[in-house]
Amino acid sequence: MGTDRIKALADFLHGAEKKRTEVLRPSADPAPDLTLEEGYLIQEEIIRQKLAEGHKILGPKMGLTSDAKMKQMNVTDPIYGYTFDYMVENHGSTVMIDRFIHPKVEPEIGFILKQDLQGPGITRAQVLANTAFVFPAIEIIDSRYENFNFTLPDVVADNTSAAGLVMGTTIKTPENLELDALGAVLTINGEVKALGTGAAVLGHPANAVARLANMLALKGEKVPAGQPILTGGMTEAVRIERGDFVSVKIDGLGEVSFIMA
Ligand code: 0L1
Ligand code: MG
Repeated sequence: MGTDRIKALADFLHGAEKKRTEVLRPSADPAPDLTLEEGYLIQEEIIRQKLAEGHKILGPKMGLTSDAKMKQMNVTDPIYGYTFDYMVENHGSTVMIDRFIHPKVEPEIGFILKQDLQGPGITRAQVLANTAFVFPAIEIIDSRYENFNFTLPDVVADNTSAAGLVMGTTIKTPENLELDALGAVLTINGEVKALGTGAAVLGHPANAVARLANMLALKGEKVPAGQPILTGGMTEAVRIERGDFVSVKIDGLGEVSFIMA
């Protein structure tokens, strides 16, 4: 696929995000042979466009990090994308649903590194030794595709459905936390909607950061220090509606919540 088509598809998907309009996935039409590599090229072009518009990258995010999601998509590798400054919301805030098309939420453990991590060969132990803080978060995902219906290259092109990030205020160093054993409870309006553990994220959330470093190394890039990194959903993603009070409690990391208005 030539650069003109990459740019046209990036314009199309970025436009769908800005107009809050759901669209048909490119692999259905007009790019039935869309490859994963092309998906990342489209994502990179969307990121360039956002930066040119004055937005700033907040940090990288990993997606499809649970066995269930990978099986569903028939893949063995997770994917990565980027959150941006305009996506971030604070714990306890009111978030306007008009910003989204059909939002879903998932509980995540976030990492902030002390120093850049350069793959290949990064291990979980190296990630943990280089972690300044972990924090609880709710990721708001909002595929630009009709009914969240996509193939792997499509979702990569769509910046892994990145749309929102509600950051908790508890930050902890990882030393005394068994991050794989931590339980997460997602409630909506006080009703339990999903339960999970840190182990649902590639066996341990630090594995997701290691995989990110090793995937970025293929492009000669590092995982930067100081940026919030989302490691992937601890439970399945759950659809939310206007008026919902969304809360995530993660053992040892406290609660993060918001109201969707
Ligand atoms: O953060 C994620 O795991 C989302 C990856 C994209 C899949 C989806 O939109 O459900
Ligand atoms: Mg996620």
